[in-house]
Amino acid sequence: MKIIHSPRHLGHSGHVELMNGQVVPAFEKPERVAMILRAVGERQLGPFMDPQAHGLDPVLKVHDADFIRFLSTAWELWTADGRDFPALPSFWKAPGMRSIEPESIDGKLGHFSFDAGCCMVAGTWDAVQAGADIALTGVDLISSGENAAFALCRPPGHHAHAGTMGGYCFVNNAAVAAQSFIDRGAARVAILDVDYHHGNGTQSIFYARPDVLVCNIHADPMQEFPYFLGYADEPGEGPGEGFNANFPLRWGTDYEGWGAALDAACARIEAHAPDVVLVSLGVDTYKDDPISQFKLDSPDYLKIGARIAKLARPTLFVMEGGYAVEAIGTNVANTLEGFEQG
Ligand code: SP5
Ligand code: ZN
Repeated sequence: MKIIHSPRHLGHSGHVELMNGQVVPAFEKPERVAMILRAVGERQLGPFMDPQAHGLDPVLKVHDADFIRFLSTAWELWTADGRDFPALPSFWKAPGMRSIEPESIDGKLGHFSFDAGCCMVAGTWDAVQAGADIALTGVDLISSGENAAFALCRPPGHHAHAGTMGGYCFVNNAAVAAQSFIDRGAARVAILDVDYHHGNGTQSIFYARPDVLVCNIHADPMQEFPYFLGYADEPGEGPGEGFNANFPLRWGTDYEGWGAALDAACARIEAHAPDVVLVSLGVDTYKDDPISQFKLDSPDYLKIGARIAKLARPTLFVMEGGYAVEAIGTNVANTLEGFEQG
């Protein structure tokens, strides 16, 4: 399958995050893409291609205009205050406070984020735009008849809401792609989010809609980030009721438990009869992932790919998380190879 990527992700580097109350180098780092490129190249799963520029209109179909304006100007505002180091949010509104975009960049960073996972540097916005173009180029390929494509987005997207960044995610690449499929005439889309963390942004964006089914398999938010969304009793609302499905699993889950949830999610997707399946592909379910607590092993990703292939739909894979850099390439390549052979 075609693999879309761009070196522009390299601009998003040298940033930090908060882990266990300490400022540490970000786990979501450029080496992740280098390792994936090496593994899929060695296995000849390509060919590789560059993204096409699509502009911001398709991004603005799922994201608020004030949020996108903020992302495009945040670094300029931060450095205008004389700061030449990464911009890390550290103030948030509580219930009872007002939802206002302050003039202050520190206030804006808090207004448009829900954690300290979205540190910005000089090249962040360019990398984010490239990521959206990568996902949209994947939509181009599937729309022109390809059976599958891999959008190697970085930074990831599934935690980003319409107007809020968080969890290493700025623009929701999968949501932008799903909306683009709809705008190009798809009646129904299914998003299968297999990242270790619940895709709160994707769920939120499509929560009241029946055209985009969102299925999430993830660590129980009682135990794990994002903590405040992703429980089993979130079925969708209004016309979207019945079109959101969460499969929270406890820490320590191995492929036996995880694969059973995948089968259940796939049954929901089959019932939706989507024109296209979009896979939010995180491999932070891996047993040695440095921030995660599931127990999947590298050969399990072959089975995941094969099960997704059984859905027998045009399929766009969109890269999300996975932080065990030494294994991320093998695990992504196994998923794609399992799909192609399944
Ligand atoms: C796209 C994606 O995978 N984003 C993940 C963001 C996770 N950020 C918070 C992780 C919190 C992990 N807590 C670990 C505690 C270790 N003692
Ligand atoms: Zn994740």
